[in-house]
Amino acid sequence: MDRYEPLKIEEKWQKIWEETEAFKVSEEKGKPKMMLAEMFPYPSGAGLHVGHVRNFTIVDVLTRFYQQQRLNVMRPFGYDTFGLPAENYAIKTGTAPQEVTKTNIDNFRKQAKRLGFAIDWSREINTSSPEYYKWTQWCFLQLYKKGLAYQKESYQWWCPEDKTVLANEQVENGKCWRCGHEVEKKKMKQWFFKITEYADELLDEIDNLEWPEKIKTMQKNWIGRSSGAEIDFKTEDNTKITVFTTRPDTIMGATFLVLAPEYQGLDSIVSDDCKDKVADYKAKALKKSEVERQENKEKTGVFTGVYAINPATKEKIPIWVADYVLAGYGTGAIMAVPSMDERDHEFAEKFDLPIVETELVDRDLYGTPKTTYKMRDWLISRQRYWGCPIPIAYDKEGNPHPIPEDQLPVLIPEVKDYQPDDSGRSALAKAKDWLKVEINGEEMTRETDTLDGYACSSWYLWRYASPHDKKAAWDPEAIKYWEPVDYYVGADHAVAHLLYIRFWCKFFADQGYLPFREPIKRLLYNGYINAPDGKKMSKSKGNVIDPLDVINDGYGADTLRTYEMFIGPYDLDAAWDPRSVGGVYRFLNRSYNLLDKINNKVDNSTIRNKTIKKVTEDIHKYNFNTAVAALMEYVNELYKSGASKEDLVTLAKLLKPFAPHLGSEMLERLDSDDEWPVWDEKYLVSDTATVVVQINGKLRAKLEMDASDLEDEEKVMEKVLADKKVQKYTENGIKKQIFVKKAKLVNLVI
Ligand code: ANZ
Repeated sequence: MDRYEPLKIEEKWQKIWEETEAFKVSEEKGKPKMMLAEMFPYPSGAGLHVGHVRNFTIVDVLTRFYQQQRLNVMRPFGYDTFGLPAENYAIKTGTAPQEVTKTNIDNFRKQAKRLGFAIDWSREINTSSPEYYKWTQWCFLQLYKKGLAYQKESYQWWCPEDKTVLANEQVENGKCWRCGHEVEKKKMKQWFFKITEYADELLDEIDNLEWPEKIKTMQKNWIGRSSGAEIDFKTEDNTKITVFTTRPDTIMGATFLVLAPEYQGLDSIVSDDCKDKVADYKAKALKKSEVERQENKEKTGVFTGVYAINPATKEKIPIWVADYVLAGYGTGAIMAVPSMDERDHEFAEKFDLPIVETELVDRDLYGTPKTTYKMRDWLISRQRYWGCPIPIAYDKEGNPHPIPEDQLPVLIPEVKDYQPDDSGRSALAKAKDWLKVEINGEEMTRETDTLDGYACSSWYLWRYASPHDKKAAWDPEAIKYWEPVDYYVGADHAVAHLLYIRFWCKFFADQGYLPFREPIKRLLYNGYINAPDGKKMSKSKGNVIDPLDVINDGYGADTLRTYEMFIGPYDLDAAWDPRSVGGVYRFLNRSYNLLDKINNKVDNSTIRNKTIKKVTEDIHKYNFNTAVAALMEYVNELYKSGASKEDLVTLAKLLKPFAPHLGSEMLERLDSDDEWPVWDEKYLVSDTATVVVQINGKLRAKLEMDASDLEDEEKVMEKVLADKKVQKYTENGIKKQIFVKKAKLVNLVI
């Protein structure tokens, strides 16, 4: 027979899949469905990397596994294309982001096809195409109509390098998540989505999801619900200062108040002689990130020169400003109880403020009960060109008006210069004609901010159900059939995207547009693939493995895919190992060569059924690496014992999710369909164990049972008590029964 030539086989099957639109699906009422997706990629100029391949292959293994079980399986694909890299490239080269994006998408598509993914290519979507972002704008308007998209002037994170504001979720250790530049606080009028409206539901429903615990915990901490009370204090000249506390019962020990440096109305509280000092302090604090401010460094602060009255003790207590109090949390003001709170204690020691033992009072005595959240509303304005334009225009008085839905999409205007500037307006402001718009006969000026890219990805999973719908963002019937998504696989965005998409889902469910309140049933969070030395792959370190090189070196896509599933538990980081790639190639090669050695006289029923069971159960448990290992063991056994046609059909079927080209080729040559095999229990004789029964200290019986029964005490006792010999001794009842698993011993006292 011919040699295993992966490149030839893969080209053949990819052509067949393309020509027959093999993975195109539609709603088939009455047939169970399965929908799977990865977190769609940002199509960078560098093309697919090995991390994408791991991520996409997990989705593909599950897709093909369920296809082979004859479910109606949708595995769509799309591109998250707005964002800074394309725009920065445009600034550098003058090439329109539209053009760069198209080139990159074409490349990504070609590469994804080269990997043999079972994608329904008729469902491809791209967030920067006007057909798509028209509906992102429509979504914005729905939120706007309900008051959940609103404008507010406040201090925002500003990246001086990218000249744009950032959401809290996009500031990592005080630095911009994109360029790594230190961020600053800047006071600006910005658009927000009111995610806090759904804080409770986002928190309360998370435990019902089949998501990794670590992601659930991260979301819970991010939302950060605390129950306490708001208590009003008054300054000596009667200005009200409301504090938030989780310990209203400690009010007797509150010996000073602390305001955040950004506290609204701070200027009017501070006494004249302290104004300069406070202003200086504030300027310094604004440069620090919240992370820094919460770190356990030496406390800093300044006195305002003003006092308040503690409503419980009626004592005069000083009001200070300190950056350990954060502006966006609670009310931005606290009552400090240095005898109870560590931070307040440190502060009091440093500034020589009174520390008095606290007598606890009844919690409802002072203030009104209040629940607060760490999560803030989602800042969505971006002063960038390459984003979805916010569909708003301003009248002469500066009041915002929604662009009527029949005028959508608001297209991104062409400009020559993509560079943003310090004016706080995006390069859209340079398109003078585009800026002017007429609404209801009135001339207005368009909003020049664009939407955070996370808005575009907050609804794309629903677009997959009816990707070319011209009448609606998604078709209610199609959505009802396909969604929520059964499996969603990614390696990032634990608190940003994955929280936003849940928020939009709840909102659109409330508006009657979605028949479910959680968009993703099961989430798989896969690990990263690192360089052979265990370090992160990066261009600058020169340790990047290009998946296309691996394929073209002659290994082929099947080896690459199977290797990336074999590399280790899917949810852990793993280091690339070139020798192991070779090992996987040899395994596939040996599988193929078995076709030449069919011997129908052998009987491998036991190992065959055992392998079917193991691979099936492993895929159900996402143990992809041990599934591949079981297949390797199976092939080794077949080399020893010889392989019947049935043994090989089974091998090809089980191999297909991992190595779909080879699996298909083998099945064709064996003249078989690909329906997933089921194992026959009768071949799976399990190991047995002998359980000894002692009655009043004397050995009275020995019982054979399955070793696995020992895991279940009830089952063991049931079998023991059903035994004839045992029953003879226990006719008059049992006083005490003890099962010692380790010793395989049952003690009965009668
Ligand atoms: C008095 C007190 C006494 C407090 C005590 C705690 C312990 P969590 O649990 O994280 O919600 N706080 C309130 N607003 C704050 C802000 N904007 N910045 C920094 N700290 C703030 O924390 C709530 C507690 O953190 C509040 O309760 C308040 O201090 C402080 F024995 O009030 B507590």
